[in-house]
Amino acid sequence: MSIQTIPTTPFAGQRPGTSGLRKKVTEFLQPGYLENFVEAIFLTLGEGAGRTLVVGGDGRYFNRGAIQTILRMAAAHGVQRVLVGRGGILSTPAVSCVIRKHAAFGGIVLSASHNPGGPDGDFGIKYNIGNGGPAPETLTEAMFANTQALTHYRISDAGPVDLDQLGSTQLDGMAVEIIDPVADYAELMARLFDFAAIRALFAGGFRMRFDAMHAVSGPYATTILEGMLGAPAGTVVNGEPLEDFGGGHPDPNPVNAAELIACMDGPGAPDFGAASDGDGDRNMIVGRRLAVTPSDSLAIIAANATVAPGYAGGVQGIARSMPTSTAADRVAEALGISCFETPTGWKYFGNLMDAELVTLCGEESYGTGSHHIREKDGLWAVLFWLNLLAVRGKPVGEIVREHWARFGRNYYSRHDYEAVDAAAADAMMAALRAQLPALAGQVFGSFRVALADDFAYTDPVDHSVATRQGIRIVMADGSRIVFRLSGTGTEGATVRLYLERYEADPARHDIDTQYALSELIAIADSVSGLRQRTGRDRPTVVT
Ligand code: G16
Repeated sequence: MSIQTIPTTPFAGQRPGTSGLRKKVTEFLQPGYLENFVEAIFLTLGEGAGRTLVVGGDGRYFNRGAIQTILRMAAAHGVQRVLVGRGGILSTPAVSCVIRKHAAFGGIVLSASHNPGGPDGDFGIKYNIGNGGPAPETLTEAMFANTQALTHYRISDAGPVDLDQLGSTQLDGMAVEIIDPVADYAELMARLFDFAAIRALFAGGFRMRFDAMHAVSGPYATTILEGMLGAPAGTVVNGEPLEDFGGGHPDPNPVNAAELIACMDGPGAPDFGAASDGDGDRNMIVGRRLAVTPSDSLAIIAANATVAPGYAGGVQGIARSMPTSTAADRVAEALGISCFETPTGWKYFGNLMDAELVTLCGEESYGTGSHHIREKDGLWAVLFWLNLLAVRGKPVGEIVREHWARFGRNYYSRHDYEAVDAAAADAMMAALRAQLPALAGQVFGSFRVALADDFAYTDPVDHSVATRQGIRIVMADGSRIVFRLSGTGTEGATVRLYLERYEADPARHDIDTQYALSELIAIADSVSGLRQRTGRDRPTVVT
């Protein structure tokens, strides 16, 4: 076997976005496209001799082929050992867990997360560092710079490796270990949560439905919920990972997981419902006739953290992304702990967790997690809720209402305008930026603007600065309108409009969310010209 040096030329546009490089499969299948990006990763990292790398993905179309290429390139770059999930499968949280447990120097995650899969869908690749979290921007920018200067890549002509056989094998002098994708992760979950209490809950007749959306969390949920916790067979639905996610959109929100919502709204609904996304890092929590917003879920987890053995010592601090509602801030205040506001992207939480400033993190985009790993973790959130339900012995709806009664309710919604003309979206953001200085102090209907800015963040640990992270219009009563362009879309631009309104009075906690936010929605449109500029009369998705 030998190492080949293959001449190549740079591809434009290989800059990682919010979470790695995500493109259409057709773009990834161009000769040299994946190889170039992987070469840039290895060039950025330096030689890997003597080190362990973790590789796995969400099982989408091209997962296996991409892994074979990465293994051959790892061998050519002196990596000593690679841990690969059997069948090429590792959820994003499992990659983070395995990197940390086996003290690997990093990992490569193959996923476009919640984006659709299949030959016409999306593919993605992301590098995670030794703490188990997504590479920070300094590293991804260095990788991007390397993609733009490539003249060749190096690859072994050995292989392929049998990805389905557990155990150790060699590839051109590099050890490849095919590991059980679930074992390390399940062992960690059993340490964090009161499995005995959850087992007793299921044994007492409690019923749940976990919709894995034909994505990666199926095997994890089946092993843990139905295997270790004794939930009845059939608790996990759509549990088999498919290359195209069964044609669905594995994004756990009430729109894409409509089947679960219908089940939880209907007669004979189970006690608890949950769903997760393509790579298993997102979650949606559902009670009977009630989908819990991700922002509320973070706040409720924070307020009740000590029910779980892994958090019995309390919470050091909380972090949320800027567009996430301020519900968690109220809990932090009550607990006397800090609440950090970061830009969108789980990568911004890593430093805060490493510095032990925060225990819990969450995002409006159905992401919740803790310092147990450095990625958001879908099944972790579901297990936390199960632990909470087992300890409190109350239904989801009652827990949520009691939380609102104590802390107030943050009505919250996100309106997505997907695949709009990128130039029109950029022009809208530029026009908003230009208006910012004049907005503060203006009165719109019953709201007065207290602050209007383009969010910037200085990392309190390494002092790195991120600018232009979203337009915030904050009203005097704390209500907010936020505009951002998505960093994970693969078609045109996606405009995200986030809306939040606080209501302290429990007598007013049962208003329809869109109705409660209607005045803010109208203000957002008049300030930005969103509908007119995008040529759309309504959002593509409302969550
Ligand atoms: C990624 C990031 C999240 C972010 C989300 C949405 O999630 O890890 O931090 O909130 O994208 O980002 P955007 O609003 O830029 O589309 P995932 O689950 O897609 O990896």
